[in-house]
Amino acid sequence: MIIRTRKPSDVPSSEITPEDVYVNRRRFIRDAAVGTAALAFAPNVLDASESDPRQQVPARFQNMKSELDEDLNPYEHITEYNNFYEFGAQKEDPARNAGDFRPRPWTVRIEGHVNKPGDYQLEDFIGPSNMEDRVYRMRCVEAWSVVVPWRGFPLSDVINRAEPTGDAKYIEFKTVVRPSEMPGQRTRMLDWPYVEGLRMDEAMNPLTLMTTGVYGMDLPNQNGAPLRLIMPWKYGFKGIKSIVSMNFVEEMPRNTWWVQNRREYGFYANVNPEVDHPRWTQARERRLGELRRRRTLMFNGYTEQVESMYAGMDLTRWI
Ligand SMILES: Nc1nc2c(c(=O)[nH]1)N[C@H]1C(S)=C(S)[C@@H](COP(=O)(O)O)O[C@H]1N2
Ligand SMILES: [Mo]
Repeated sequence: MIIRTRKPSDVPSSEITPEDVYVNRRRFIRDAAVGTAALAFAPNVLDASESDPRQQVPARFQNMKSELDEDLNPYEHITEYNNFYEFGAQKEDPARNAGDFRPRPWTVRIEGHVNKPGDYQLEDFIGPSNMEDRVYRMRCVEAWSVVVPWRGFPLSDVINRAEPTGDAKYIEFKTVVRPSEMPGQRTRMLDWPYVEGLRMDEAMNPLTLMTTGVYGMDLPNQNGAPLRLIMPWKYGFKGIKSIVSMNFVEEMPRNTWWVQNRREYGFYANVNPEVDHPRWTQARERRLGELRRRRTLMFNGYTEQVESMYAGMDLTRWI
C-alpha cells in the first residue's frame, strides 16, 4: 500500500502542544551565526519566524518517508516552485504573486447529475475528524517530481454526499475566476477558468484526495488554497487548484490543457515513462533538490492501486 494515513485523532495529545514545531536547520544556523549581535533585534527576529510557516512544520513529519522510502521534500520546495498560471507562468511567480488572494470564505457549487446539488461551504466538507496526512509522490509532465505530505480527505466523501445519478459519468472541476486577485487572469495565457475532469471511477478511487493542506497546515495560496485535487498517478496538471465548482456530467469534459494542446496533454494523463511527450522524454525525472535524474515509474509507482481502471485501454494513445 502506498497510502500513509494518520488521522489527527491518532496523534497522541503529547504531540499537539505549542512546542509542536521543530526549528529547522536553516534558522538554527542563522541564529547561531548571528549570535549575541542579534540580541537587540531579538523581538523582531522571533515575530518574523513565528509567522513563517516554514518554521512551524509539526514534529511528526521530521522522519517521515514515502512508501518507497524516499525523503519528503522540504516545505520550501513544495511552496516556492509551483505551476499556477493564474499567478504567472514562471515557477517562482505563484509564491511571489499570490499574497492578495483570499481563500476564505469559500463556496463550492455542486451541480449536474446529482440528487443533492447546491452551494456548499468549505466547512461542510472538512472537519477535525476527516483529515488525513498522505505522503504522495508527485510527477509534473515537465519531468520534475516532488514528495509531499498532503492533508485532505477522499474525494469520494464529497461524491457520496452529492448522490450522483446513473447519468453522471465524469466530473468537471473549475478554478475560481478572480482577475483582481490573480494577475495571470488579467492576461490571455490560458482560457479562464482553468478546467479539469476525471472519469467517475478515477474520482472515486481511494487515492484521489481533496486536498486542504501540506505538512499539516492549510495550503498556501500558491498551492491551490483552500481546496485542490491530487491524483498521484497522473501528471501534476490534473491536480486543479482553488476549486469552486464540480459539475457531474455525461460527456468527457474538455480540460484546459487538452483544449490548449491535445497532442501534448491527453485527458487521462497517466504517468507513463514509455510514452514520450512530443518534445521530451518521460522516462526520467528530476526530483526537486537532486541533480541526478531518477527513472520514472509506471503510474508514478501506484500501478497496483490504479491499473485495473485502465484495462483494455491503449495507454500509448491515452497517455
Ligand atoms: N488552477 C490551476 N491549477 C493547476 C495549475 C494551474 O496553472 N492552474 N497547474 C497544474 C500543474 S501543471 C501542476 S504541475 C500542479 C502543480 O501543483 P503544485 O504547485 O502544488 O506543486 O498544479 C496543477 N494545477
Ligand atoms: Mo505540471
